[in-house]
Amino acid sequence: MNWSPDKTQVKSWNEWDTLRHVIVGRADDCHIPPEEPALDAKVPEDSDMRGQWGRRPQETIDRANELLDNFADMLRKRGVRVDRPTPTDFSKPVTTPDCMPPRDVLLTVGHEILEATMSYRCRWFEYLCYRPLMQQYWEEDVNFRHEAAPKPRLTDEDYHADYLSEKIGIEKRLKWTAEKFFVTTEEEPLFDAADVLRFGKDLIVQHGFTTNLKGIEWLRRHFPDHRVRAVNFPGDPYPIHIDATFTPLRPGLILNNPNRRLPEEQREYFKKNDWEIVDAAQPAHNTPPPLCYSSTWLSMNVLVLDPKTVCVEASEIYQMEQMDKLGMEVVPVDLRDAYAFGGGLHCCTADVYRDGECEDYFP
Ligand code: ABU
Repeated sequence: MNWSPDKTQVKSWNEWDTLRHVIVGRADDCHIPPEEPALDAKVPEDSDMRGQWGRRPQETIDRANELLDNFADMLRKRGVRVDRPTPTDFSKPVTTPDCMPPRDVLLTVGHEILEATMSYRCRWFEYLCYRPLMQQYWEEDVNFRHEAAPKPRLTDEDYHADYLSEKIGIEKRLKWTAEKFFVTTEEEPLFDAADVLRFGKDLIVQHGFTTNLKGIEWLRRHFPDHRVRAVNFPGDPYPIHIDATFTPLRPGLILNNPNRRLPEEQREYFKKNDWEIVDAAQPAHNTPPPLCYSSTWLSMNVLVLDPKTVCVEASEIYQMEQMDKLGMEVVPVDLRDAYAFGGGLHCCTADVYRDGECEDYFP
């Protein structure tokens, strides 16, 4: 059945087919989380976020919402249906302080939207912001499958104490990443949805801080008709979320962060199926914006609208230039002042519907 804006349908099998319906996050009531194991392992030692927590300043929340609203309006003008989550009170004790990025929580695979387990304690309740939408989609689309992975206990057993010192240093972090020794243990299945990239029949999953091997095995058993492949990026000292590291643009073309190159033996699978992996352009900035724990590589955290059109953050001049050379029409989107609220253009969205069916790109 063809897509129509008046009828809710959930379907998205990959990262690049024509986008028709999307969720764009909101920054309302966003907090900097207090100290906790998995988050502390990701926040760089010299980050201005260290030692700070509590509600983000209202003017930064307002600015982030302005940028997110503009992004949503631009998508609507291009004919994309945009839904927004429902903010909840994140300041209550034992609730989630971090809410903006739907991509981290919601994994859309075909007609299913799966709520990830998550791996930060501060993000345990984040799925609640999306429940009104999930309920609406379920009422309106009889083919929609709303699934939730088992909620983890997130006790101290889930985290390696070694990672919790502030003075590990980059060299040791890189050694540990190369050895696949991450802050999360194998106590129970853990994954964030943003560690998963959808390539039709293949799900490519980053093993790192936010997704452990049991999480990947859980996904394998949950999606028995897919091939679930684990990947690693040894050059990343803070390996969370694959979408500032490995970015498919269209069938046969992937951008890879040059500081986090996919190891040769893992490239083989892509090469032998005629996928070209090119180094992403350098970020335009040397540092992330204030109170942001993501890296400057949000430059490559883009939203593909269709195999010829891509949204890129407007200040990322080198990334836009590279996209142009790769034959993509570039839609610049001003979002940098919202990065601190959880990430870039891919992070702050979640697919609901893209054209296309489940193809095998690795036959
Ligand atoms: N959520 C994507 C952040 C990855 C990075 O900091 O590079």
